[in-house]
Amino acid sequence: MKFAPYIGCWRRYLPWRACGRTMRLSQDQNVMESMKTLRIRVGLTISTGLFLIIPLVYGQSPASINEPAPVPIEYSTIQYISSNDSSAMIAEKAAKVLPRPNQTYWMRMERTFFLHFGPNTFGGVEWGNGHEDPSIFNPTQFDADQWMRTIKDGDGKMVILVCKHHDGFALWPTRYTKHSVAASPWRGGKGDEVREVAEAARKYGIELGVYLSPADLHQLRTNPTNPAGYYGDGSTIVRSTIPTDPASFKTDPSKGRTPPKGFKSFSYEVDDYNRYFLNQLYELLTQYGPIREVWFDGANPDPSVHETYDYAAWYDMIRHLQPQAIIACKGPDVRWVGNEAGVGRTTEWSVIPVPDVPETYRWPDQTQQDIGSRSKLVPGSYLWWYPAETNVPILHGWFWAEHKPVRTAAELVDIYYQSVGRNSNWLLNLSPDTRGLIPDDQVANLHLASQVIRKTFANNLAAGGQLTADSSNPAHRPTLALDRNLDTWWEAAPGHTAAALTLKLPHPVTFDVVSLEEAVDHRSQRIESFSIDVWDGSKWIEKDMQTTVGHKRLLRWDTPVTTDQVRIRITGSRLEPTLAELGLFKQAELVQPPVISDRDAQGEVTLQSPMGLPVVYTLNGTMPTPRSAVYRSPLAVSNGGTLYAACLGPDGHLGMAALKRFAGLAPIGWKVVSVDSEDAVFPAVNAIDDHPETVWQTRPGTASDKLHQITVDMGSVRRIAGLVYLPRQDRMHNGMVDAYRFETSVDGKNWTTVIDEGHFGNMRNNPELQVAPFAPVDAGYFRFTALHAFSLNGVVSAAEISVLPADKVGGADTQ
Ligand code: FUL
Repeated sequence: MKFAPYIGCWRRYLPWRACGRTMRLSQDQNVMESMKTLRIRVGLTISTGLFLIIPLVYGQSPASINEPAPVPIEYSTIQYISSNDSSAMIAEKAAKVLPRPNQTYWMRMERTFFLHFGPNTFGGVEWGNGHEDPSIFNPTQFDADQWMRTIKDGDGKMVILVCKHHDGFALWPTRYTKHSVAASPWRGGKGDEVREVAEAARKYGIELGVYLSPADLHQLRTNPTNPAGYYGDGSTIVRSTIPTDPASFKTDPSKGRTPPKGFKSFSYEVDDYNRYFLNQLYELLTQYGPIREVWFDGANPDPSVHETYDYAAWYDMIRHLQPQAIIACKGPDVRWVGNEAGVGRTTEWSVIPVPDVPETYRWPDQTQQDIGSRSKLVPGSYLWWYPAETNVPILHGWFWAEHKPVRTAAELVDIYYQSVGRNSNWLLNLSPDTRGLIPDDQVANLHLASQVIRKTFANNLAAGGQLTADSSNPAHRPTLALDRNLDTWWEAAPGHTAAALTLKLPHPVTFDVVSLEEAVDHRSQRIESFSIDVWDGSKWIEKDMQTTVGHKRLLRWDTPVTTDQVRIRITGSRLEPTLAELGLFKQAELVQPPVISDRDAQGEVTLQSPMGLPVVYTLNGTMPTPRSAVYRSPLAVSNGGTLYAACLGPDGHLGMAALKRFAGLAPIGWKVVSVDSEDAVFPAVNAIDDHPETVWQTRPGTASDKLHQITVDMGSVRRIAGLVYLPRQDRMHNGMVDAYRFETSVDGKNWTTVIDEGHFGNMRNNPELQVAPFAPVDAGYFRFTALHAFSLNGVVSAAEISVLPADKVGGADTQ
């Protein structure tokens, strides 16, 4: 990295607010500070408790506002669109927004890891309620070294540790609540998970990040197990010293405790919860070495109690204590990609228009498909470098639980292309189990996926080729896109927003992956459309056509091509396009996974091997080995379960596994006895047709205050022990149920309530299959009542509703 460390430049920053008027005025008149080098920084500091920002040029004074127009638009970490800007000026401003140095460092990490482990792991839930007894946290073989070894093997450059999830349990011995590891039996109450992870991370050269949930159900004012909770307690805002003396936290918050060596105290005007949060944050930022990312989650399981988060104070303290840290999600440096399925946008801009100055903007989750294209760059917007982070769990859920299957290596490789390959960082969550170890299946799948990625990108087939362009800036020749240096680049000649680069290779190569990288750290993100052509010996054939590139864009083709000439045609760009690096790669040869069919009307599935190879499988939720059962004829999975299958390669090695999860009992002979509402397009029968892609949905607008209900006759009496609810899988949220009642009956007349009020956690962000076990009962009928759903118009929906058999018949696991 050529950038000077962020902290080193601190003295040179000026607060934006200090010259806020001038700044706004000069932007409106298109008079930005001139800048000849890239040594531009955003300073974030606080005076009078406000969050302040300014782009600053070293050694140069701002241009006078009296300077005659037109004044060139200079590079900056922020731009403002005025109402009198022409569309060309808007495009140019967008093309001159640069990342801040901490973002450059972060983007180049590409692969990072999350670790979710805590009371939820022991309770088998995605969201706890804050009432948990700390004694449930008791890992017997906790091993942070094993966690970091696994991450290192997965080529992870950073780990973000969940230090406190929504349940409020602190995984380090904080001074500010008893609800922490200190009250648990783990390591006799002397344990500190953050310390053990920080030390192991250092040993393996992995950066450390922290997740501290703003939502805190333990501190919730309404939590009966903690009547003095701070969250939403309506306390007055008082001047508080951070770190606060714990003994006078409530009585005299102006009294501080001595800061650790090398750190100072802060003073903010905050209420009880914000003081509590700042103190916890202070501990995390001062006790465990350098912190690279601070992750503020937007999710809140109980928004009924209101608390105002003082983001300005939080950000300010982070900027002072760990200036190199990225503030992600509910923060100004990195944005959530918008889903938890591991899928980035195919058009992914890192320059994002925001309607307010970043110091006051509240960073909503930006889930829309298009958040940065030209049509979004409207007057009144501030343009800010705000790259995407794709966070996704390796399990189908963030916390470990017995029934959650692991994403296969093939799925992980796909996610790599859909995240890193789409101008975003990949944040992959690993889930240690109740032993405190990352289970073997997660380790194995990650290992295999990393091997595939490593092998694929080990050899750039474009190296040694001759790259020419029909237009080049003499200072940025095409060869600079093949020098393996992201800080040098090819750039089209001044005034050109389209260009073609031709790569001539000394001999034909076979490839199925194209990698493009723009010089984003020096020239922002510019390319709006491009095509890749290959030479077939007599003419060019267009192989692919895409939109954005950004930090990295990977194109992955189903069929490899063999050629000695490749052309990159940049057909649209906000300003002169750039390419920092170009690569051609051949995907590592691995035996592809077999194809698992859907369950048929008899509850059977078939496995198909792509190359006629033998297939092995398991039905008990474990990864197959070469010694697992060999597939010969259709498999009965009418009892539900998780099916893993993999082909045996000619060398006896196992190929990549396929995974399919069958939700509960197959609905053989089932009937909907009654339903209070069904939309003609989404009939109730869709909830019991064993087709996850079809949906039952009630009619919109019908009695939103009424509880919607579906009753099913299973045709015969079974012993069952759990409910299975699959939310709609069509990427819509409407009608997803997050609170429900479940009743069973033997005869359809006398009913037993087996779950009076059940909750599904994190449904909106992560609409995965939900499994709710209960004590075994005999039942011929069941009734599902939605007590609450995500819905604008009172509708309730389901892709599938089923039950778990209490017995395990036919080898299928019952989760
Ligand atoms: C979500 C949370 O609610 C999940 O539990 C998880 O922590 C994920 C990273 O963010 O919004």
